[in-house]
Amino acid sequence: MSEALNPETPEAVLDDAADQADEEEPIKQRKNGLYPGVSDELAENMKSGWADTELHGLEPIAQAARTAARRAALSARFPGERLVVPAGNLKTRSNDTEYPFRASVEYAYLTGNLTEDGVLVLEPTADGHQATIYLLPRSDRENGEFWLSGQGELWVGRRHSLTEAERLYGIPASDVRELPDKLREATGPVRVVRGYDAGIEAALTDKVTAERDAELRVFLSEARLVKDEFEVGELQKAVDSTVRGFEDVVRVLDRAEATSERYIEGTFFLRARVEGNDIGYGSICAAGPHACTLHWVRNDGPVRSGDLLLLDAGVETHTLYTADVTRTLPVNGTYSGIQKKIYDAVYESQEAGIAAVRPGAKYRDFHDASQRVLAEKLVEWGLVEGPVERVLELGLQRRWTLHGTGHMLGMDVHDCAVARTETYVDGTLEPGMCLTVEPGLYFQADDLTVPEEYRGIGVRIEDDILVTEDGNRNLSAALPRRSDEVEAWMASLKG
Ligand SMILES: [Mn+2]
Repeated sequence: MSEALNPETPEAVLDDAADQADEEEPIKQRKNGLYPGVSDELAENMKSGWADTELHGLEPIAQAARTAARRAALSARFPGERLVVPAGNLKTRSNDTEYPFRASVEYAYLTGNLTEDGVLVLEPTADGHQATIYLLPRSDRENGEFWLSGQGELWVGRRHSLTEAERLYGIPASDVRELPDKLREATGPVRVVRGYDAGIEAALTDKVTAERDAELRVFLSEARLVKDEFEVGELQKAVDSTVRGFEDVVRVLDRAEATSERYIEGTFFLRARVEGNDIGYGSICAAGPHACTLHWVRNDGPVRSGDLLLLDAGVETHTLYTADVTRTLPVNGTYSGIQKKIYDAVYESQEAGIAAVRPGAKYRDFHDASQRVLAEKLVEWGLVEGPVERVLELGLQRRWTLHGTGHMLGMDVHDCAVARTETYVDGTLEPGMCLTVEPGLYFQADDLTVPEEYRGIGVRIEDDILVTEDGNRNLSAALPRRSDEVEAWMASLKG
């Protein structure tokens, strides 16, 4: 990144100016002399000579009709109340660098917009709500903010004008800088989605309660349990890119062996950034015994021939839908005897889990089906004393199965996380729900209760399953799962 104008950053220049100027005074009324190092001549020069770049004839985004329907459902649930849904702000990484911005899922779901500092407000009307999207408008050239403010377009790039935003998102747009005052002055019941925008929350602090705000958040989490056709399409796109990312990794396993797990992480990330927005979560690139560490994201270990590679990764689309796929691959292309025995058990468990995904089934059914197979294997192998019913009742298999068998998938990898127990974990599957089925077996390297040959082996197989009208569809079926098919697939890619 480039250095700021001499010698101070634009933020520092404006801060100095703000210190010296009346806080209420707009920037354009400040005298140029207030900006240290900027001559009157330069300030005057920078005001003009810029082309009009307003974009005309923009078409609405592909999901505009969907977001309108989602806002209508929200409106119907909270009649007569003002609803405030912020996108969130940039987060500081260190000093003056920020993490890449990711809009809140609630805001993105309701608007399709992904801009930092944006806020959706639904104002109650006689027959529902009027939505307004509050955004930072284009930079003013007259008052110098274009090049002297850190949020100026010269620094961060062109923004959409409010008129352009209205066209794209199908929602009237307004200047977000005026929103805190509007909210402070507003009367009547208000709810805000908390945790994203401290400034907006501060403006509402004496108007909202945690309990009522939580109800808004729960509604928006549960609204996302069933995906519409657009969302299913985006999930399929995410999965398709992820499949290509897994192929990329297999092709470079020799280079990973020469370096580390980081080569795998970087390879998958390249695919995610080129075809999508990002990775949907930190890629788990776990070779050898690292596979037994469920959230292994350091990815700094060696990749050795003869070991397994557990790769759990997902591409996130430009609309923020993510895949979540895991394959456990033999680094040298062939499973050893004990690796295959454990792998095939997990595969059988996953098959039982996927078969239990259908409309009308309980959400817990696929978990129970998968766990039963794993418990049967562990008893059969003599690792835990049967009968299987006793193992399941006491949960003894969990020493090696460790985690739940799946979760909802969407704009969050663990989607719908604040949905109520009765609608999610204790709920019933419906067409349009999308979930992962991901059983695993993990034998820690220091687990003295299993024979030595098991130790350090971790296997997980994870696919993204859509509940359909008559059963389910495996969105990630393009990636082989059965051990012999995995070996053949790897051999074909390594050519
Ligand atoms: Mn998962």
